[in-house]
Amino acid sequence: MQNLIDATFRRPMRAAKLTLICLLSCLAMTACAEGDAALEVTDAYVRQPPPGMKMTAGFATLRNPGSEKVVLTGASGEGFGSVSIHRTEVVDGVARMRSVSQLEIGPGESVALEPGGLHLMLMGAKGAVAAEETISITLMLSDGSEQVIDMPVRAPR
Ligand SMILES: [Cu+2]
Repeated sequence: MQNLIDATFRRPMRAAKLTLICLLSCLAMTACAEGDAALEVTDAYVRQPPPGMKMTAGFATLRNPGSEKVVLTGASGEGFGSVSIHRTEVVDGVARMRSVSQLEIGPGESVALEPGGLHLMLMGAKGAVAAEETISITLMLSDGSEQVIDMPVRAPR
């Protein structure tokens, strides 16, 4: 009988406790915000520029796991004067980079930022962009939210 009473009373208590712990850890950590992130980011990296070069490019695959489209409207990075969205296009056999004002990613869709195509253009590096470093880039979305992504620096292969 005592066991039954214990079981009956403890279970809801435990559930309440777990909810509280979860809530507190969500408030305390950014892990919760990451879980709610608009974009899933994989294969993110920044190409290590040659010594003295103040600009480079960042690449990643951005996936929208949500049910609404996500529109990337810009980006910024602490160690850089500016970060913008670019697309490399070959016109008359010459590769040119064009600025892209916004990038739409539909529900369930992925967009690859990759060499020779879309990329984040990082300009005005305030210091050396060394391999093994990780650069934090803030993505700005059209709903006014921001998402910070970590991009490790990789030497060109
Ligand atoms: Cu570019």
